[in-house]
Amino acid sequence: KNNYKLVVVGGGSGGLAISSRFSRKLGKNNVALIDPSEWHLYQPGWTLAAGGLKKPDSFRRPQSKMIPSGVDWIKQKASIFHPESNTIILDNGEKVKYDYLVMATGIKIDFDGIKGLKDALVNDEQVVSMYSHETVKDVFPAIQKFKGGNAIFTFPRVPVKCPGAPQKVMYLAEEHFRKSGIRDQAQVIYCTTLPVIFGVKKYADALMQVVKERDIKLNTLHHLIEIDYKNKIAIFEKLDQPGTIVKLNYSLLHVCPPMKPFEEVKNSPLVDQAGFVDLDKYTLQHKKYSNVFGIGDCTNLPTSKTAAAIAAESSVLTTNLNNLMNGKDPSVAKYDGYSSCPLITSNRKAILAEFDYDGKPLETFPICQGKQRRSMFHLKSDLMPLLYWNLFVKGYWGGPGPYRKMFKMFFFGKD
Ligand code: FAD
Ligand code: UQ1
Repeated sequence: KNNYKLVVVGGGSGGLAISSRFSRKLGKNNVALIDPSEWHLYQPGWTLAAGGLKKPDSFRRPQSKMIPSGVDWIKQKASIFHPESNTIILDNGEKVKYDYLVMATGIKIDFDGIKGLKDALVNDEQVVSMYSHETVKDVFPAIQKFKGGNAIFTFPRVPVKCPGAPQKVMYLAEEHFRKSGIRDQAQVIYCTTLPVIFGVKKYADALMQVVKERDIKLNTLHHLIEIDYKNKIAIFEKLDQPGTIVKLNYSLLHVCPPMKPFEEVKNSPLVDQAGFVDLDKYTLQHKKYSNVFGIGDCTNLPTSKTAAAIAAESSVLTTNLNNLMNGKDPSVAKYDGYSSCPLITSNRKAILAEFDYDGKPLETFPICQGKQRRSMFHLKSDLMPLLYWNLFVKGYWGGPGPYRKMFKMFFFGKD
């Protein structure tokens, strides 16, 4: 079969949620999911694995077990997109046709984007990165082996999925250094390309407090451009002083590589200039091709790229695409940009950042979330994996919006 009512490209967080939802609506053999990968990766687990709190293997499951029954899995890469003729050419040259298309290809971690990174990851056990299933297992052993000197954690140029993650692993490492009695010998440094520690002021203020209390050095506008692992030097460009280079010796270097759209998507007619699927930011419908929608990290929705955002997007997309399929208004549901980032600050505490398109806090719980809390750590560490595997990927979790409204009504008597 090569003609489907709905084709979803990409079987990550967004693609599984959407194909589950529509397979229930459209019935057997009407939905196809195109994805070449053998494994589904629960990437939010990688911060926990990097901090030594959980085993990396618990965060990947065979894709064959994840694809909803009733959905045809096409185990190929989508290579060429012809939205004018509703056709996709697969890697093996075969064609797939669709009435409706949902793009959910995610974002590529570009390990080639920093000179010397790949060599350093192979040849220097103190250069690590939690940004793949293959490399995350090396992070905690490197933290354990660190005995002093500079421990540097980097944040690349945006876009970055889960922009809080590069500092979560740093807080876990710093705590480990304290517990092992070597904190006095260590200089912990966060090097970020941004002018601030976090994009939303309320949480940035809370994190600056953490950084101060824990004696962490914050280097803003530092862009990692090269690693010279033979001399153990990380080389940065100062973004406010073009041409100025800063060289830092490291004893431990955790790298968040830059991220970019996959080539096949970037080369398609579906994207904006930067290579991200070009959507109406409220309805999630494609700006040019009305039978195309998009979800998650591959899109140009101007919010933080997170699974939490995808949960909220998935219910909006489902309403609007289902309406379109049934001849109704496809712009009824509107996405407010909700995104969330549980900022783990230790092995017991986290700050749950939640915000909208305007960078305004949009918090679920009727307590101040700009504080480190034990409850939020358990939400991230224990509740989220359960919610993800049992509800989210099966299309039964549309984000915490309804609970937020309920709490608001209950505690403050208003919507
Ligand atoms: P992905 O889940 O990355 O899936 C994309 C899929 O598309 C892949 O299966 C890939 O094989 C497939 N694909 C790509 N190209 C093609 C093609 N041409 N043809 C067919 N298939 C293709 N989010 C949170 O909400 N909370 C957190 O605490 C959190 N922590 C994170 C920590 C880390 C370290 C990382 C890396 C991410 C974290 N995230 C977190 C972000 C979250 O994991 C992502 O935003 C989310 O998984 C993105 O989902 P997606 O469906 O857009 O893409
Ligand atoms: C969320 O919905 C989600 O996706 C399943 C995450 O990714 C694992 C999250 O990290 C968070 C915080 C949410 C938001 C959920 C609540 C209950 C606030």
